[in-house]
Amino acid sequence: LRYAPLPDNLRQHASSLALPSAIVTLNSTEASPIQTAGKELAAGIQGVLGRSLQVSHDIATASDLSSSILVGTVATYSSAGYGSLNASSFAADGFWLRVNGSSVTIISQNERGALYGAFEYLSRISQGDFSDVDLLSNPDAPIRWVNQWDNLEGTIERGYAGPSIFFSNGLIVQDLTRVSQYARLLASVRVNAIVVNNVNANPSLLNETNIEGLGRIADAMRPYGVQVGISLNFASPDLLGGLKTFDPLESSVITWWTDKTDELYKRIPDFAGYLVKANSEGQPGPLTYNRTLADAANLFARALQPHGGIVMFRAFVYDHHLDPANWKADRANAAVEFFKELDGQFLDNVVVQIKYGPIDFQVREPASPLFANIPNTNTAIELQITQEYLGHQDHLVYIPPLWKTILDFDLRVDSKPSLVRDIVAGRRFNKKLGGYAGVVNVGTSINWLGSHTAMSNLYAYGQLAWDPTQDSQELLQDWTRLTFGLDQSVVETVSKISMASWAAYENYTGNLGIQTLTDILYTHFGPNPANMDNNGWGQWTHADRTTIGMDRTVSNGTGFAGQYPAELAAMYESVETTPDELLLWFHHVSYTHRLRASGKTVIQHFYDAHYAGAETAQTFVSAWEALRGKVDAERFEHVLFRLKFQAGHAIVWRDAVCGFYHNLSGIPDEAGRVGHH
Ligand code: GCW
Repeated sequence: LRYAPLPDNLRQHASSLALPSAIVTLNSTEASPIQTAGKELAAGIQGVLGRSLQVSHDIATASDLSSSILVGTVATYSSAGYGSLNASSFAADGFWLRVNGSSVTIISQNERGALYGAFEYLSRISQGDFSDVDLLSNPDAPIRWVNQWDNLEGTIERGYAGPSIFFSNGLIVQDLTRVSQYARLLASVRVNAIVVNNVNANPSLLNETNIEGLGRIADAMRPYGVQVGISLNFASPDLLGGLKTFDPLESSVITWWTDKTDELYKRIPDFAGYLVKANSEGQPGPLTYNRTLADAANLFARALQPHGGIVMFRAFVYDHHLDPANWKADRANAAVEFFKELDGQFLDNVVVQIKYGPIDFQVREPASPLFANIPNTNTAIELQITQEYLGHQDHLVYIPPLWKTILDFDLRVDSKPSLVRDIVAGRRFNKKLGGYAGVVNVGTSINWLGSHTAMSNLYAYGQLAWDPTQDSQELLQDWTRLTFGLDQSVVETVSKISMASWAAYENYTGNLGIQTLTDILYTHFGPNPANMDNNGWGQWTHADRTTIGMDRTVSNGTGFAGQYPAELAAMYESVETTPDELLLWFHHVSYTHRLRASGKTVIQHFYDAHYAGAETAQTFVSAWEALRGKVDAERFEHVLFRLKFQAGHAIVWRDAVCGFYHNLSGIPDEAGRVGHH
């Protein structure tokens, strides 16, 4: 989106080529993404190549089409007489981009698809690629949403980039300039909808003034094809409507929600739908009235159905007052326990939104077994771009390699290939709806996420939701060229640091599936292995003087391993066949238990991994410093400051975690590092 000028040699190369000299957009309505595409193409070509191209909407006055960029939909293309295209080869939001010398054609099924095609073309030329192409690109899944956890007061839960761009003092802000810029950013990575408020939702979002405000947000985002949805507070009929009940089967409650929904659609005809967190972490829900979570979801589904909206119903339902003394208690079991028996009861416009792992965005988790347990239900995967457990945006952690371990994971339902990405795309169980939700939490920070480098995660999130088979490193390199320019040493360095970052973070925080040993009670930042036990939140390690790990076996533990399809259940049941990286997720073992791959003891692995991870973090600083002069000073210093912090904090982590387990177990470090200062 920078549209930075290409370096001189590439500009010269471009000037020797036949390039388009005009833009024709086949739509004349102002808020249309097609018109936005025209404006972006003009601005992009101006910035990248220094050429100014006229945009026209009228074919008759357009200059020679063989040297134009033509943007339209399948329908406008054929009605303008360019011939007919095979409409059935286009999915919703999909596009066809053909570059043939000086003639560029961008055609899509719906209007936002053409904007995606325009951004694709601009991405190519921004990276100096002028080659011919004939590309039909369709999304893997229809739902490619982001979630914001913004509160109406203007704070953001788990946001690390300043206050909300949407809300302040209980109201929607007046100046929505940043909101339309955010829509532009989201459209550029093909995100098609946003839920603007926190899942811990304030009912007053549904008052008259705020519905009008939501309308303004939708107006600001519509030109970019980003639809708006909201999180609901389940008790709103009582808290806002004064009904004294929020029983989902009560007729007054049904009427209340139906009327509210109609009111929303009156102001926002293309409203996307609702996101619901119910009966979780103190939020109200249907269980109060002995109704099921499906009763709750279907209540909203019925209200939305006539308008074409959908309900994203979160599977993150669990009891946060668990008894740590109970060996069989396990928060990881909750989602399957709540949702499996409801499979088949959800209406067609309900999608169950499932966090990637069974606990909560930890540095290492197995894929949530819920993906394998509700074949008759639409599902979406919830990922986190905001780095709640991953060092906030003060640590550079490029997350896609973690996401890929889940998306590419084969759950072997009925002993057949069942990749998570095929399940959420709807392919595996033949569902029409499904996809991705990413928690972003941008704020008013000028760089959106509080850190320039953190943006690679949002970029790759959108790209993977479109096509999850893409390579994490290639996505990163595209992003780096678009963000920092084409200098090969910059691309290589950002790539090297980023691709090493998740493994390093796991190494210096928590290993072998023990989770991030962070402060679990408040900040979720910095080391605090002591409070990973004896809390009600169910994030436990069961560490004592001689042993550590959650026993999640069926034979002797919480039974969680048995929630997976047979092949995987058998693999996780045995300590012999569980992969090392998840050993302590599934098994309670002695500190002197030896790992399969390295033959090291668990405790020695802890020590070694923490030293290795912290050491890797030190190398990020020197690697980045070598780029001085190759990245503008402002961004260079900003990134450097954070990398130095990370390098120091990695040592804090290392010493805290190693010291803690050294004290607890009394087992010396073979290399003599731990406990000697
Ligand atoms: O990870 C936890 C967070 C909460 C969050 C919750 C959720 C919005 O610590 O802050 O609440 O998950 O996902 O609902």
